[in-house]
Amino acid sequence: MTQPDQQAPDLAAELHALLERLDADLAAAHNAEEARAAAAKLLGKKGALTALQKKLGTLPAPERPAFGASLNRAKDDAASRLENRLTTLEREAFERSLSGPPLDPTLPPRGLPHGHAHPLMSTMHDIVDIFGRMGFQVAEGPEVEDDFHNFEALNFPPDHPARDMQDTLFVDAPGNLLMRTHTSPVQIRTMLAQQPPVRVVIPGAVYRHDDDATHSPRFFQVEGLLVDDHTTLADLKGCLTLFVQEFFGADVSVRFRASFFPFTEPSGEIDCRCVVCRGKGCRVCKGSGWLEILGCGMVDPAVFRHVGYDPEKWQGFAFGMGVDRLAMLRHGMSDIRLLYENDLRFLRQFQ
Ligand code: 2NM
Repeated sequence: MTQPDQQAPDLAAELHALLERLDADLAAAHNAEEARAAAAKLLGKKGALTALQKKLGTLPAPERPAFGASLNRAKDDAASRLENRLTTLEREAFERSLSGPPLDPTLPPRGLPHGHAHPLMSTMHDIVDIFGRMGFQVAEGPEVEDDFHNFEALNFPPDHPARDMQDTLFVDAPGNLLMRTHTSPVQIRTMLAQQPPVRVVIPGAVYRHDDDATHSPRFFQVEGLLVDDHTTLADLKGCLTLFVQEFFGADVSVRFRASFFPFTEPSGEIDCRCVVCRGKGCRVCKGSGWLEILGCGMVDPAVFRHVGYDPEKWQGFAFGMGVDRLAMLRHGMSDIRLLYENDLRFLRQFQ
């Protein structure tokens, strides 16, 4: 065999082998990057085809044009094999991206975030609910009142300090109106509107000229009134003891202390065993072991006369409590201002 005859098949075989290896490398490539790297082994400036081209001169002159043409075809071929592989890889990646877990339209929706009542409102609701189960009806009335319903009918003497600008917010308009300082005017309106028996509970906002760490100018109360014949202090004690036990738990003990209100006689206050320290004495109960929960008393005959009830025929008891105080005690809150600042980080704890 002559030199050229030996060399020509060698280069052709080499070319064939390079394309075979390109096919294998492309098939093994997992992504576009690996496929391009495989093709670059042939096609780049330092690629195998360029190296082969440099050996063209070693061929006998008559064979060079044919082999040169084969080389050029091989370059085009390699480039289009790369393109084919890239197209396939892209399609496979797209198909993989589609084939996640199957869509199940029967799954329940994720749901929207739910709002919830403010702890003051849920506490107020719970208080009203307990009295509702004892047969009390809910009554409501205006927040802007007059002197008669807020003070006079409730037996406040004309010079009582609560009637002073220091304690009451007056409305700057004709008519001598004021912001009610308690919900008791609704009891008066109820008694003016109906004859006994009366059993009402009144939730609502009240206003005082007060704004500091322990007082908000607008706060919430629940008051109640029962009028019937043969109503005694024993009825008051039984009813309100039951309320406290429903609200704080059946194991909480209560005590009655004498007190004073213009509209009740006798008047009292109910304390319960401190729900925080159970009577040992702590910061919440200021060491006494007892918590003031509500004020109460037998309705003063003077109040009955103001609304046209005959005090010889009817007796009744009334009570009032601050909703913020009960909400704080129930949840162990330390600062009344938290209830009025609308900080969602605080409020979300009372879902
Ligand atoms: C309280 C405490 C004691 C009360 C009395 C009356 C009425 F209208 F019957 F006279 N209403 N509310 C009352 C009694 C309110 O709150 C601490």
